Amino acid sequence: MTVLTREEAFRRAAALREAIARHDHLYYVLDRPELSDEAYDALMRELVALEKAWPELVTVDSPTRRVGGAALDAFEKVRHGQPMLSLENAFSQEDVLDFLVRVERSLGRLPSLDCELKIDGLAVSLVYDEGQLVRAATRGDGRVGEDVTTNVRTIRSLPLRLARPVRGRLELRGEVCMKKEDFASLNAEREEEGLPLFANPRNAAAGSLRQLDPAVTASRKLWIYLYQVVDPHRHGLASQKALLAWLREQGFPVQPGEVLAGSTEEVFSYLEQWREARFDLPYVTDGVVIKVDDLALWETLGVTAKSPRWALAFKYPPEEKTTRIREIIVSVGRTGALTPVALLDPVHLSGTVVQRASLHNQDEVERKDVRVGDQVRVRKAGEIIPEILGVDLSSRSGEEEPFRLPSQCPVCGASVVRLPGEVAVRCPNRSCPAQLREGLRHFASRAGMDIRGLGEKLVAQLVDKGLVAGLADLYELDRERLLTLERMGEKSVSNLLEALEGSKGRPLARLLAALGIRFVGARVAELLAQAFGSLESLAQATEEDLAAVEGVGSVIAASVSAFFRDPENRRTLDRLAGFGVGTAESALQEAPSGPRPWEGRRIVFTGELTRATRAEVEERVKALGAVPSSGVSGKTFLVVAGERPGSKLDRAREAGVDVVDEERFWEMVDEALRSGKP
Ligand code: 1X8
Repeated sequence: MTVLTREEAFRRAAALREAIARHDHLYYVLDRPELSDEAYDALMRELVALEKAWPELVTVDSPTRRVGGAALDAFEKVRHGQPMLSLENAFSQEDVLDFLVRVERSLGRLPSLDCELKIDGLAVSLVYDEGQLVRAATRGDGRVGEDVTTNVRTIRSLPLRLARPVRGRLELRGEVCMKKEDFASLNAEREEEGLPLFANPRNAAAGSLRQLDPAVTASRKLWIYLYQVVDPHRHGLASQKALLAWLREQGFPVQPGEVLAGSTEEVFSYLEQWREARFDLPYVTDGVVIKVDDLALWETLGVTAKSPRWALAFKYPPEEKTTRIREIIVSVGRTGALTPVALLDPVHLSGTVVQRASLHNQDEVERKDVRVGDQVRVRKAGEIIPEILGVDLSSRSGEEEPFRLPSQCPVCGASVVRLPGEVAVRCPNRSCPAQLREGLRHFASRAGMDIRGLGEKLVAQLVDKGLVAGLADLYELDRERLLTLERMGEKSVSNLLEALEGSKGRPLARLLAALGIRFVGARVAELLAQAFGSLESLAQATEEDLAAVEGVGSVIAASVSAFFRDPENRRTLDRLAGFGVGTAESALQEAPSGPRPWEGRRIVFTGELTRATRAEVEERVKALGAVPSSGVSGKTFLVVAGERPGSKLDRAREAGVDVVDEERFWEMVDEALRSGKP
């Protein structure tokens, strides 16, 4: 290792900070990454190492300080310099027309109007001083909010420093939100862990921002979009349109899609244009904000006690439909929990066709008094998770059948148990094929061991045919046996064996997360890997050692300790180690980035994918250089249609864009990886 002088270290650290900020901007704001995850991690690790060797060169805006400092006891109160007003709401075209007529009357003409999508998140105020982020606060009651600076700093898309520093103080406003996919994964994880679910992404974002421990906030993947500059004249900004452009130049995330409307018709056409299309966006939008574009007119129009007279929030009606429950089935999850799932008459809802909704547990079935044959009201929580709101009792015929979870596991027949304090009923049989299947899928998932080709159908075959009865059996699969399976030709078998071989070198944190230890997700796995360094020292750690790790509480410590004390788990780990799994030198040896054969190509996904989550697929195509996009246009390279695709499919056909199914998509990914060419 070369030894740097202090001055060299200083210069190198500054260059690294700048490079990381640039790549954060490319990745999070422009959605156009230029580096592989591994190359990015290498930059970050080099900076961490330098700052460790020379603590005096740490700066407040260093990307290593995004999560810094200990948990708080409470949030400080912050008084806003200018009150954070709420907008007047409109629920119909008439309401919008009233607003436009009022503006026209006050000004003598209808001015240009800026139409932007309204994000369903929570408003925050950000203060930059001499170009550095110094304070972030929630709206609170509009006059006094809470200081959430340490938490807001963990939002990776938010620059900690302006691209072109502004002298003195700059106050900005925007909306913090959570993407629909991240909300769905968070709730799925919480359901597995028996924690209460968040009702929608807004609640999840608010709950995450109001965490006293910034490490928890950092694990939640929040996003922010800015839309307002306080005192815009000071920065030479004369219109909302110019203001948004300025924010973008300063490196801030600003939602795309704003349009200047010159007439009532153009405003209405914007509302229509987004009515359905908004469901294809990655975050929830509940309406459109209409603002007078000319900022000088804001002064003329003024504000009422509650809201400005120069803006209006149009809200789309909530999406709710009535449909019928055909059947209630029972699904068995990775932890053995039995979940009742309602199968519905298909119904179009928030952009897709819905035909199943989780009923979560027996208590929920009884609380809602849901019966087979019932007419029920459904919606999608956060535009993504179908949920049953309630039963239409007036349409009951008396033929409806009440539902009870079985007392035996529907998959393996074991008598189920309900642990004290838990709502979930569980199958206690750890060899239950359902648990095994889900455990294997979790193990092979992108966030886990990333074993390409080991999808749902193959896992089911391996378990059903008795070829795999535990995680370690995966590494004993041979060509001959794999060739006997359906849809497994020479090529797929070779690919799978190669992927299994490749997975042996995954870093410890990935292996830990993949094992499916209760309460050990990606974040806790990372903490444990850092603290213990190897599987052996982790296996030897006492519950006390574990609980001493910052961010690991007593519940997690007990769960991890129990996992490693269990003889069957130890056997599995020994066997895995025997195959060379999880024994790689360190977490630092991920493969270098490969060629990027899909550089700059736009790929759009629609419908449900079965072999990986949306986030995993997006990461995969980004690694090939492609840009996952939400809208279909002539520039789109490819549309991938999963199950029950949405309106994007029609638009792809109109635009003459190639459409492939999931199967073909993965073949293309493999071909691209192998040939280095599309
Ligand atoms: C609230 C919001 C605004 C915008 C988007 N989403 C919101 N939730 C926007 O202007 N694009 S403006 C706003 C407010 O002023 N209260």
